[in-house]
Amino acid sequence: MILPTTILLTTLAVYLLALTTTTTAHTGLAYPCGRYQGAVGCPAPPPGQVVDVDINAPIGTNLGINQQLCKTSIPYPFSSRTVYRAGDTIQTAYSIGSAHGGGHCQWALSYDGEKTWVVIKTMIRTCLQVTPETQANYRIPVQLSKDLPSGNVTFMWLWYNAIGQRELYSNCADIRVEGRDGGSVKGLEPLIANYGPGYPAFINEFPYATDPDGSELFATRSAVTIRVRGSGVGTSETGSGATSAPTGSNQSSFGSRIASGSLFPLSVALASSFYLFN
Ligand SMILES: *[C@@H]1O[C@H](CO)[C@@H](O)[C@H](O)[C@H]1NC(C)=O
Ligand SMILES: *[C@@H]1O[C@H](CO)[C@@H](O)[C@H](O)[C@H]1NC(C)=O
Ligand SMILES: [Cu+2]
Repeated sequence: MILPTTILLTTLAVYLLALTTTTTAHTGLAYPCGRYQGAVGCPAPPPGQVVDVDINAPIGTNLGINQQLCKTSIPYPFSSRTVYRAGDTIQTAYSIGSAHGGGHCQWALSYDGEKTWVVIKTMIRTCLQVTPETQANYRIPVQLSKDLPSGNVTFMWLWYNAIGQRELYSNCADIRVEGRDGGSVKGLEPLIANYGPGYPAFINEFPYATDPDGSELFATRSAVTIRVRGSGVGTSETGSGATSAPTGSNQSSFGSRIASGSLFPLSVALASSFYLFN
């Protein structure tokens, strides 16, 4: 049985159209520049890397993992980092293809190359609830505490969309914080859900205000303290456990995790898994 060519072509066209649409839909972190996005004003990818044409795509769903947190572990070069002062508010911006009814967002910092994260802002339900009128200028202010230590920091955005497939979004920007010379950052670890069967947390769709939205899961996040060594000059944290060491000291002790018992370990591997486009 042979399908008429026109039907085949039509099917192919619809299929290709669907594929094209998926690469432009979804949402990604546009400012500060999410790694490897091709937007005007963003740095070129580091040597050997290419612009991510799927910058808006989720990193996984409840069914499978597609990409690691941040999508890639290779940061922008040091010279490309956007510099903020501790206490600054970052007016984060998003490339919104489809906002999927908004949802829950978390923003987190890592001082140790994405091994340890501390959440600095959480928005339940109201994140990315754009309207056609607000979308173009939509910004979410994320304040960096004035107590933050200086460092080369990864700034991560995580999102659980309200409508559609049960997806996890993650983009990361490489920033530099100018703040205290060494110190600690206390907070909570990010909630990781909808990220393959290995992560039991599941946040179902919540299109209506009365729908369960999994927001209670955010209360299960573990406490974490990140410690950052200072240069040995200038101020340093006072109190227990504060350390200062000469510049160039043992890198592996940067950002050591203090709290443990995390519900969902954050070490993630690139797993091959099937991935549903949305
Ligand atoms: C950030 O990284 C650069 C390049 O490796 C280094 O020179 C600088 O000291 C680092 N800054 C901090 C605060 O660790
Ligand atoms: C760095 O610190 C770790 C943990 O304290 C230690 O095992 C390791 O030997 C140190 N490395 C260097 C180069 O000092
Ligand atoms: Cu989407």
